[in-house]
Amino acid sequence: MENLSDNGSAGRLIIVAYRLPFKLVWENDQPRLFQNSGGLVSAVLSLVKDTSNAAFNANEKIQWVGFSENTQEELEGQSMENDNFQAHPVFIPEEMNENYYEGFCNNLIWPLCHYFPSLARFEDAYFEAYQQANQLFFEKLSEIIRPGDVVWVQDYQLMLLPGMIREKFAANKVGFFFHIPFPSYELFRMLPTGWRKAIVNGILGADVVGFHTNDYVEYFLKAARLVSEHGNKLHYINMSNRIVKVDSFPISIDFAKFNDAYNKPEVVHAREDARQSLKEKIIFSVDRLDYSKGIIHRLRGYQRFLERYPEWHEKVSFAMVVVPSRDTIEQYQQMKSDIDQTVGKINADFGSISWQPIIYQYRSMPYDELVGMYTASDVALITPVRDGMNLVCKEYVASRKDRRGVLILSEMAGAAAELGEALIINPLDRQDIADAIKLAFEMPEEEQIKRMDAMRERIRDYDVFAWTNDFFTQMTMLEQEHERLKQAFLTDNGINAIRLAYRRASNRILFFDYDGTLAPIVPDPAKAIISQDVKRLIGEIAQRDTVVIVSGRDKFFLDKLFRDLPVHMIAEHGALIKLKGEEDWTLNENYEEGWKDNIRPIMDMYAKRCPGAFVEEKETSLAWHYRTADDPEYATRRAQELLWQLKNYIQPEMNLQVIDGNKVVEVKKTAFNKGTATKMFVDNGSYDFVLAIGDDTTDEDMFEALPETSYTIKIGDDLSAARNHIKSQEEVFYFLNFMVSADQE
Ligand code: GDG
Repeated sequence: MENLSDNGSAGRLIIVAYRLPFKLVWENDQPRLFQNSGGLVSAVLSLVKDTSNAAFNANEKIQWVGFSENTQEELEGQSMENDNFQAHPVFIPEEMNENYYEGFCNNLIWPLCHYFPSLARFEDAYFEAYQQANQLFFEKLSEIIRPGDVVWVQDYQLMLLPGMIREKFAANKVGFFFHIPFPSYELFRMLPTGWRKAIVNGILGADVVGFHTNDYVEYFLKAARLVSEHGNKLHYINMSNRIVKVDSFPISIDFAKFNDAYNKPEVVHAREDARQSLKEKIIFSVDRLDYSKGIIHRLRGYQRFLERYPEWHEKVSFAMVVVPSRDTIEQYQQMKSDIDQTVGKINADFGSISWQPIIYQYRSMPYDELVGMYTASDVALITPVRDGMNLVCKEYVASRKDRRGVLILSEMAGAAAELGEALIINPLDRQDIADAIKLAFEMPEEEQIKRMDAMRERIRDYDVFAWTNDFFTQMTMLEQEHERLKQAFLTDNGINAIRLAYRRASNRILFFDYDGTLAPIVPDPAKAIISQDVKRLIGEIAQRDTVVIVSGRDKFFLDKLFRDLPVHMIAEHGALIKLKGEEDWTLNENYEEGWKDNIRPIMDMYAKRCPGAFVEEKETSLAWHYRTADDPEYATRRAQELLWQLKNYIQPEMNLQVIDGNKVVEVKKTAFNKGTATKMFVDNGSYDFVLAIGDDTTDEDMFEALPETSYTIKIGDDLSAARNHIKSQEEVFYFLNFMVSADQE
């Protein structure tokens, strides 16, 4: 479904990022747009090429709002537009920018998110400037945004912006992507309460929120739960009137561009040049000057390698390129001088007239030279102590069309989750680095090829086009989901309409979930008992209408409560059915035994580690309950982990389904659910009034399976496939009582 503006056409894509994609430079007194070479620009350029994307109108130029490196005077009367982008510069006064960008962003958020809390500075002036600067971006955006436009906000410099957009332009679709690690809650909570609340709520203004890895997603979900009290069901956060999808989208690179560069004459030349001037084994690294990149740790690891493995002396060159960055900040200047000194010391201690162990350059490299170095080197040594993703390692792998070379990669880089065939090291462990270098130098070619091939295939499959496409597909899907799950609380008119339909109908069927619908939710599931009033009412209704109790409970529990009423019963989510008046339960014919032995130990292990949680073994399902857990917060996290593990463990041929229920994680066969069971009843009768009420996620199957003309009611405000909502379980009684009283009139 396209994101449509008022006049019916798909809107434009607006990127908002700290930096614009280009700046204006003067060459021989002629102005020229100079394109920034960052990963984001190439990622967004991939969207230009991908005209099939339905989330926005690809025939319209991409609009880009960002901080201008040029002054307002410089841009006076100049065009800020090229074939792909139309730029909208935001001018930030110098002092504000200092507190905003260097201060809040780079002196606080960056170190905190990269696990350097000791470097984080908490200044009130920083946060003030951060709010003001986000406001300036918002004002610029407000000038250009139109109905139907899709806005994609980038990174930690603009965390408040999605919330601002949501408030003023509620109908526009907004995406947000966070490029650095989202930290564990222990670090995030170091932010003053008001700041962290503003940040979480700001981000939650978006429809889709993206991170590089599942860990970052988990950390953010936890922060959202604890800071803004918005709980999540898997990757969805329910904001009552809309849902936010929070998911991982590991950023990638233009694989073909790096792969194809291998035979480019300039690259071949740079490669040959490097091989001629350096020793027989080449190690290469390139990164921005930053403490998160582990440059000092890398040097220490290399130093250890030279100490422990002297047989490699005179045979190895380590080409280390550090790209100048943020060097107006004191910590960066200090780090630069540490690096200079360490390099000097290693070269002095180990080098000779004929051998310089480290060739160190503090400058940026042209692209062809960069790929020349990627393809000339035997080893890429990438040792961040924390990195959101790290694109350099992906570029290295993509450049290796020759399938040779070894990647040594820090386990602290987001990319390590995808590149398991690299030699994975702990950057803080210098011996680990030293051993990995030795292993890499000795690695047989077949093994290099095997590892490279696997990594190359993965990056080829999930390149930057797939990344952007994936993000926008989620945006489009979420829009469809919103349409489907739109919630409407029953009004008096709505209730009267149902009552009237009930009275007019002659053959009625009513489906009731048990827990949370007929009985309140209580901490101990065994004590969730239906009140006398509700039971009497159900009994009365069952005298006139077909009543079906639809539950995930086992047959013994339901029998005990309802055997004296003329109702049908569905137990264990549709696996077992007992018809009114019959003595025996019938097992669903698709049920197959023998699957529990593998799942039970996993659940037992989680129960053991989570005091108060327990496993219930039913005839056809296994349930891990955590309503009774001692520490609800901890249990919720364990439940998420269990869900995660089960979903990974269960293969399609096992025909098993994992249910994220109300304080319960349940596994059962896929062949049946509340939907298949209720539908069977409806199909076997000729009912002219169908009503279903439920509160749980498992009731969604029922809401979806019943005919469109049914009255489906969800209890609570979670978005649902039900057509209507009522607020609470207590209201069920009053609603039903009022509805059936129509018969007496
Ligand atoms: C942030 C996150 C995340 C670097 N030096 C030269 C050069 N580069 C290019 C590389 C690569 C890019 O810059 C660096 O990207 P990284 O991902 O490695 O690191 P950050 O700049 O810290 O980026 C990071 C990223 O955002 C994307 O979400 O992966 O974790 O920190 O493309 O090639 N390019 C050229 N010459 C250089 O000297 N041509």
